[in-house]
Amino acid sequence: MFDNTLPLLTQGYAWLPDLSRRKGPGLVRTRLLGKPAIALRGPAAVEFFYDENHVRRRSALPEPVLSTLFGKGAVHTLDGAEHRQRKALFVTVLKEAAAVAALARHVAEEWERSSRQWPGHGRITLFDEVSVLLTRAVCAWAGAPIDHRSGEAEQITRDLIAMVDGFATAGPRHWQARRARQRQEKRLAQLIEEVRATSDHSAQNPSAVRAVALHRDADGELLDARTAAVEVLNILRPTVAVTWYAVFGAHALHRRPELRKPLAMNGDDYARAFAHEVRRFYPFAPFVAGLAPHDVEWRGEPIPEGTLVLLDLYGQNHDPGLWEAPYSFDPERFTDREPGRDELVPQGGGEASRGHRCPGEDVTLAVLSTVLPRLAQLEYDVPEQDLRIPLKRMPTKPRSGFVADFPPEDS
Ligand code: HEM
Ligand code: MYR
Repeated sequence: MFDNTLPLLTQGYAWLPDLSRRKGPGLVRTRLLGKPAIALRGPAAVEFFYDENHVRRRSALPEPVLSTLFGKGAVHTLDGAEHRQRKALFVTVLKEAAAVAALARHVAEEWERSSRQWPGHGRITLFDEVSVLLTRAVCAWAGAPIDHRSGEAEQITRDLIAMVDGFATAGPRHWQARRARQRQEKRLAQLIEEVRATSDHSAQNPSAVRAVALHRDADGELLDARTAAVEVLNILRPTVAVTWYAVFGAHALHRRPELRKPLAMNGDDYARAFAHEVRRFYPFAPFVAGLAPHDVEWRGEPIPEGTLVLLDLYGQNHDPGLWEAPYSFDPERFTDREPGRDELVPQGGGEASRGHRCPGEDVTLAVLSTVLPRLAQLEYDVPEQDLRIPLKRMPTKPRSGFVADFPPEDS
């Protein structure tokens, strides 16, 4: 069978849905990264995928993805007791309501500081503005100080964005991502050593960086400084990656201007529903992957040991069997109900505390609920620009990064 790694790289988000369409209903079998691979979707498939008897993560992620996006030794690559112990660190730091609210306050403060400059300023590129302000906010919240005089915020932002932007491509974007990770791991490993060498003045409420620095793994040992830096980056980078969704939110408001008023005025519940729909509708994480640890079976279909099992997140979020009119953007889907646990899966499925589901969904929703209503309250023009979102690029975004124009007052 033909190896599909190249089609994946060149077709991006359309690859798995196209393959499923061509092969008809049932299990999609293919080859990826030199291994036999199968793809699943749907709530029952989510249950199957997040059971460690069926799918394990060790050795599943290719080196180019680890050296850019997630980092070697990251929580993403662990199984069993090692995973549960490391995951507890992220759940403590990221899912406690007070901590999420504190991060949202930092984001609100940075949004005000930046957006105050925009009226009368002319053109801004939303992607660039939001990425820097989220970097400032998450670094302050996490206890990773930035030297604001030296342009360090912009350098850190560039690196965090590059790690996400370069994980699924060959060529210069990929090498930039590798260099960005090297640089940031080195810097943050030093910070971890410094934090370990200073006494804790806030034992009750340690910052995220201190929590990682003092975390003990299943073997009772501290993380080596480099692995600790990897896990600090697994908090900083994805928070800044919410920029992609913020810009998609701006795109949705541009296409559906009648949603601007409810988003600006209707309060938190509507903002949360809007954020859910942004996460469902727009393409970000294509799928997640693991390996069958022994021969297993899905609905009577054999999956031999060593098969790469893919859970098609993007496909599930657009499955016409699960969503009415999946290609129409409609926050009303979520205004009178929260999505089911294994139904809306832009950040994985199952239980975050037990499996590999993203522990950052509360943070993602809080950041979007802070930023998007504030954006909807601003007045700006959207000049002629390339707003196409190429499905062949991974990750993708409106090509222009979303340029908004705040015309000078006397014009
Ligand atoms: C895992 C997507 C934001 C931290 C994941 C996974 C996906 C994902 C698809 C893998 C789930 C799996 O392997 O089954 C996203 C997207 C985000 C986002 C699209 C939007 C920007 C965040 C945020 C944080 C975060 C804000 C933290 C502040 C993590 C961590 C894991 C993870 C630590 C690894 C969990 C594990 O392996 O147990 N995310 N995420 N993510 N995410 Fe997110
Ligand atoms: C983050 O920075 O962690 C948030 C953005 C995550 C995008 C997630 C992409 C998942 C990719 C899995 C690739 C597997 C390749 C075999």
